[in-house]
Amino acid sequence: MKSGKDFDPIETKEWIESLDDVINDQGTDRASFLLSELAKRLMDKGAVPSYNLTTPFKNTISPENEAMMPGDLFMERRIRSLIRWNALVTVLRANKNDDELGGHVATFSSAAMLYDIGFNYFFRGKESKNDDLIYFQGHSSPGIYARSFLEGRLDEKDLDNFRRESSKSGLSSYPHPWLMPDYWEFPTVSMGLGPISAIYQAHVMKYLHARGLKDLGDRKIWGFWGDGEMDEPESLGAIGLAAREKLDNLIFVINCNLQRLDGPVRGNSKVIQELERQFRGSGWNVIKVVWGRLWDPIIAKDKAGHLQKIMDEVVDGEMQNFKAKGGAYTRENFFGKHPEALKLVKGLSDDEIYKLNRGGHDPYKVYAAYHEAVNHKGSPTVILALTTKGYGVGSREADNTTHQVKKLSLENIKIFRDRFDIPVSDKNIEDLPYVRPKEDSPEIKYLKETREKLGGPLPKRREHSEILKLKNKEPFVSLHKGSGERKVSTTTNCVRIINNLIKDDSLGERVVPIVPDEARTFGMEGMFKQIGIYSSEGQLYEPEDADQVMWYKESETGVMLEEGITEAGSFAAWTALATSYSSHNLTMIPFYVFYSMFGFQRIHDLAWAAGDAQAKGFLIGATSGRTTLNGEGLQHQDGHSHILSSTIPNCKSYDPAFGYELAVIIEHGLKEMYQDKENYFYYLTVTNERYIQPPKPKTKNIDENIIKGMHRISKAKEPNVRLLGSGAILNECVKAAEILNDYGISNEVWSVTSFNMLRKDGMEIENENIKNPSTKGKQSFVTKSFSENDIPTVASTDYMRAYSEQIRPYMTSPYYTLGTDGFGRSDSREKLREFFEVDANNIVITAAYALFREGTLDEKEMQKIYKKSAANKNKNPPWKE
Ligand SMILES: Cc1ncc(C[n+]2csc(CCOP(=O)(O)OP(=O)(O)O)c2C)c(N)n1
Ligand SMILES: [Mg+2]
Repeated sequence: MKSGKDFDPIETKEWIESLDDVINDQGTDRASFLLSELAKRLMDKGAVPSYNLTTPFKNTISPENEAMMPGDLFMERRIRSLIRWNALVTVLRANKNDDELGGHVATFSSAAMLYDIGFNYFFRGKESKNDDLIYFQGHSSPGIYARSFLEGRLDEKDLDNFRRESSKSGLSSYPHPWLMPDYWEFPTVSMGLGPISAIYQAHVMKYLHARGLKDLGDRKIWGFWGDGEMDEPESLGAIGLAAREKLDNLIFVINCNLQRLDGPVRGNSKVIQELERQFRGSGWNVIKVVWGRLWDPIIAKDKAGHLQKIMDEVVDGEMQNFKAKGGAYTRENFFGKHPEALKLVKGLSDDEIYKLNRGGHDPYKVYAAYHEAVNHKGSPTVILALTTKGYGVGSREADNTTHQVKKLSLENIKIFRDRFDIPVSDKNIEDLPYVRPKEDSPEIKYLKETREKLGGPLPKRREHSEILKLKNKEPFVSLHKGSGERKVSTTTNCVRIINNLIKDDSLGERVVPIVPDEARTFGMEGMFKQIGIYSSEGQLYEPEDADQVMWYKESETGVMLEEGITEAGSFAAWTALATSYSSHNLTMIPFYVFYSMFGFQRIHDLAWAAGDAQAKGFLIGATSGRTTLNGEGLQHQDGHSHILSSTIPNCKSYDPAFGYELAVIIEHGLKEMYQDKENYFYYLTVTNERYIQPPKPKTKNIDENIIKGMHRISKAKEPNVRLLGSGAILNECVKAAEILNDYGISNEVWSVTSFNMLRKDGMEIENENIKNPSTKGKQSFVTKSFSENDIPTVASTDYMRAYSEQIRPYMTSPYYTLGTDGFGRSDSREKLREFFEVDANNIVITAAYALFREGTLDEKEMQKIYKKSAANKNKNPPWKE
């Protein structure tokens, strides 16, 4: 029956009646079971049943199965209306003058009910034993502030400071913990980051619980997202993990107002149906909240299914029209599609048709959905709620431009006021007054009592963290000693530190290594067996390598997070752990080790959000350096991650050359982040080049200087030239120094652990000097350190020149930079360093040039050095190749 045509309707009817009998006698579960059995039978015969992941376009929970909302419907409506009003006027007032502050009206107006039912019945606050974590949709912030205003947490002045963030009392445009650290917990406004972050938050929560680090009870993570936002790859990219890991602590509420910024999300089809398929296909519990209760009696009369057919077929573009163009239009163009459907609304006026409410605006329907979601076990739940964008804003409701509405005509403001019964007179309305009932009014009492019962107001962020102190230095001792005769990479050094820290009594259990399927590349496979890989299922199979020493051990109490090939997911897991000090009052020390090229470049926006969220932890960019990772080519060889990391204000990044530097930096980081409670996170690059790791020199202030960004590793009495190097390229500087010595050119070599830190110091000092012009002024660390000898300086790194160029303003003598500008390519390290002109020969050439320009070296001597160093004046610069 390929055409889908029913050539034997009588037989079809008999089958349907049989099914009806089963449903009536034994219920839907039994009927569903029988159908699956029939489908199996069909599949045995080689056919693929047209089994559908999509249910009809109606509510998943039928009216008779709805849990009853216990609260005071009318009281809650009054409160919600005031929240709506105050949210609206917050935005309108911010845009009354020419400051162009922006804001959004239409989003919250469509989502108000979705939040309200959560606040009134479900979201548990910080004083509750099992407090929930709520991800608020970024541009619904005015509504969240408006609730806080009614609760007395914010006052009129605060609301008037909406989007005026440069003053300390400003309310941030969107959820930004950096700007409102005691209020917002999760930055969400960059679309897609919220959903993936919430999924990994739920995953990490289960992990912490499984390891027995914290009893996380039945705490839930609620994520509120837009339907347009679901187009971001990050939004749906991790939903498979959520189901696979059975994250029943996770609830997504997708506000399906059918519109995004420019127009409809799916004008030609149905976004709710599409999302239903995607989530159900991934194993989620899907609850559709499509129609409000005013539809119930109409749908109940639709015995022949004509109305349902219209509902199933109508596309979202049309659905938008029904709200934008009113009741008469809807009667004609929706119900009018079938005479039987039209009959169903015969007794209703046009206005009544227009007011037939959508599920996401009906408190009873939303309550029933949430009730089912919080009680569901075994998989995450998504609630797909149909709403109207710009709900209540008069003629701008559901219009294509409603997203950007921040000013409303007086007429529309009045319509809004009347629709929600706001007590503001015509005389006052143009002032756009905030409205807050008296403190002892029934509304404020109800509002406060409701939240008190649920553990206090939200959003609220815990700012204070538990202190973790490393009690002994053992984890670092071997690194300080160097590697003797053995050649070792800094990656191996780093993995050793992580391993040592895990074994440490004082904080070892808090250390979490995270990898995105790259552990073997970094030599971390020893950890598989030692500490186990976390899996909520444990290990249901005997691993292929069970007879090996380092077998692939998955365990329910595994420590390591092996997240598979998802840098975004791994980073989101890192962020959840790096902010666990706040969200769970449990300080964790995550080390996320990744291919440095697939770090910031790939997930920069998540890293930016982690900065906003005040994450604390270590990011380890392994296999770094454009010439040090040699055989991989253009897409792998990283020569710019330090430029990218430097853009995040609270990220401290280092490119250490030696194991002892790494040890000093990590020890310092641990102290700074977890003991001194400073809000930084660390990015360290390590490489896979093996060389002898020297012991830590006993020079003065060495630890302090490593942290500040550089220390001198060799000096001369009266040096002619200074060489700076970082990471593995420092070794080229050391080689160049020897060659220069052979020419009688005395020199000193500095290991620059971080040009980024040196620049920050320079900027800070300069800023201070400009602000205090009459004082003598201070010198930056760079200027001060080099002031002894005013000699030319050559800096060489495995990063593009912009990295070492950063300190030029603080140099008082000629400064030359060598770096790996250009696309990487595969070859031997030697060849690549020659190609990028960062090898010892090119350092020598540049030093000779500098000294010649300065007059220290005569032309003949310079030419001799050029010749011996094989200088090639016909070679193109590498970035042009
Ligand atoms: C990554 C990213 N791209 C673009 C934007 C700009 N933007 C803000 S809201 C919005 C439309 C959102 O539509 P939807 O997700 O449906 O939310 P609604 O307002 O309809 O609830 C866009 C494009 C953004 N915030 N983040
Ligand atoms: Mg939308």
